[in-house]
Amino acid sequence: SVASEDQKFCLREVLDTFKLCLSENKEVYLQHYVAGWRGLVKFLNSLGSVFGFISKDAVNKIQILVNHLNGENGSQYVTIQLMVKYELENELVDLTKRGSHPESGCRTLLRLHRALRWLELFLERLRTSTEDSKTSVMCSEAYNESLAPHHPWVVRKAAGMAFCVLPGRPAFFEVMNVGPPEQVVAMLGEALPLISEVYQITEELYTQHNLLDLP
Ligand code: 1PX
Repeated sequence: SVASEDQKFCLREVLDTFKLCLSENKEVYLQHYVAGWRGLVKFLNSLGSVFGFISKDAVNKIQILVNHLNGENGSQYVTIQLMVKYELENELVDLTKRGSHPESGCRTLLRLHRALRWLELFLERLRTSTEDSKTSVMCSEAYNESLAPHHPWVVRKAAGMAFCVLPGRPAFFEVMNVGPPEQVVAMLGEALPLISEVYQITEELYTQHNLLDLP
């Protein structure tokens, strides 16, 4: 029906929001970064309730960042470069152990930043996959190279179980709602450099300020 057509999720639109993330001088707008994640979570939810524990954590982190953006000092959160500067100068970040700032923008964004690396690796595998490639394998390989080292055993175990019920490549491409496989591959080829650039810029910023291991 026309109504269900309207609500259909399209991954291209989501990945396009990452285009809006970068300012002219390569700063990352938090608002669009968060919007990109919102769209990805919607996609994740459309895959079924097994992924609920993952989307719940993502939503929680998105909400923390939105609260900063809408808060009294929202103007200090327009870009992640500003956020880092503001939170560090005002000692709003727990640097070595969890303390009085468990919801700092810096530590919260770091979790999504690591997940963005997962996304980059997973999408690159999808892009170069063949008809008989397994999404579960691509997903867990990407996970092992990005998020897994930062997760406790029980989370890794639960994630591994969730990956096993991922739909196969044809069904997965279908949910992405981009068109035939060739179009999915082309779309990924366009989106990946953008995602990768946002990731790199954030990674350099966090490296400069020694923030890659925030508790
Ligand atoms: C075409 C592909 C698009 C797929 C979009 C899927 C979007 C996935 C969104 C994943 C966001 C995950 C955020 C995880 C943040 C995190 O690392 N949190 C942990 C640490 O937080 P803390 O506050 O305690 O320091 C937290 O412990 C996490 C718990 C939940 C489990 C996280 C498993 C992450 C697996 C990521 C792969 C998603 C698989 C989607 C399959 C398509």
